[in-house]
Amino acid sequence: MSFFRKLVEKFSSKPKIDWDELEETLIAADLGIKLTTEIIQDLSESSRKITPEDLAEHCRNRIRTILEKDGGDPDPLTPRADGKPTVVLIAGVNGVGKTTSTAKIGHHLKAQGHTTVLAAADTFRAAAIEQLQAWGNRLHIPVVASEYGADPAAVCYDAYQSALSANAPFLICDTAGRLHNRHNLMEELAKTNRMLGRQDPTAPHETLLVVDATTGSNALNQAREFSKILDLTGIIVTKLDGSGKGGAVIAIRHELGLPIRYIGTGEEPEKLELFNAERFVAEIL
Ligand SMILES: Nc1nc2c(ncn2[C@@H]2O[C@H](COP(=O)(O)OP(=O)(O)OP(=O)(O)O)[C@@H](O)[C@H]2O)c(=O)[nH]1
Ligand SMILES: [Mg+2]
Repeated sequence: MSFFRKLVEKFSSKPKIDWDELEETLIAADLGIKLTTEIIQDLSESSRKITPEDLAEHCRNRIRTILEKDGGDPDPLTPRADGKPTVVLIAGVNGVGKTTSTAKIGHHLKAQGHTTVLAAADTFRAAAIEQLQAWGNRLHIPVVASEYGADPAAVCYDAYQSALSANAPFLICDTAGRLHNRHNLMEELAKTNRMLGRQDPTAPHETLLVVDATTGSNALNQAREFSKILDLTGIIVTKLDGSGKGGAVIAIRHELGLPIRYIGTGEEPEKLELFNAERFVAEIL
């Protein structure tokens, strides 16, 4: 049942809207304090009686407005006019789906006829390199890798050179999962980012934070912390096929202004979609 339908059902059985209960419901949907407070303020200040349908409609409209702000849905990645690689840096905490998303984006681009190089810049976690290489073999996408313990910035440097000399229009850099309170690891990520910028002052062209829809409101906190060290350009939200609710990305969009670029809806390489606000509201919520 959709989030909006549930709202209607929940509040239909009551003589009037219980604002505390509404607040709890919106927070539980991971919409964040800011949006929750705004919605309640809008509705409670209304001079007429609010029906459960009004409530759901208002939430739907507010969410649509937030998701469609600044031009709406993202453009697909396209090759640059100067022939140099478009560089995408992938970041996030452990286990959210960075490596899978890296492979999926490569697959997506390949389906459009584009060559992509993947950089195995997670040199930290055991088997991370083999994991990306396995994706590369399966999808027939070249992977540039070094050894465990190697400097991720150096891996990205090599991968950039490799993409450049192969005339590959895209380079996607997978990175190690890191908790935002681990200073050294965050500094390493910042260094990788700077290294990419040294080779091409316009790189990385996209810095995407991967968040797991099943982690709820933690995702907002992750986005806040990673924003402090990277100029994030967008979010990939994964695992929307699971128990994930997707509300957190609305909070991220609303509070940090970060657009949602892609959604992941399964483990298979095809299970990546370019974000579409209308579909998200209609199908995911
Ligand atoms: N159901 C589902 N599973 C996903 C999705 N994306 C990734 N996964 C699974 O989540 C698990 C972790 O994915 P990885 O891509 O290895 O995550 P990661 O962020 O690279 O993990 P670390 O490198 O260890 O930090 C794997 O079992 C993936 O198959 C998704 O959209 N849906
Ligand atoms: Mg990984």
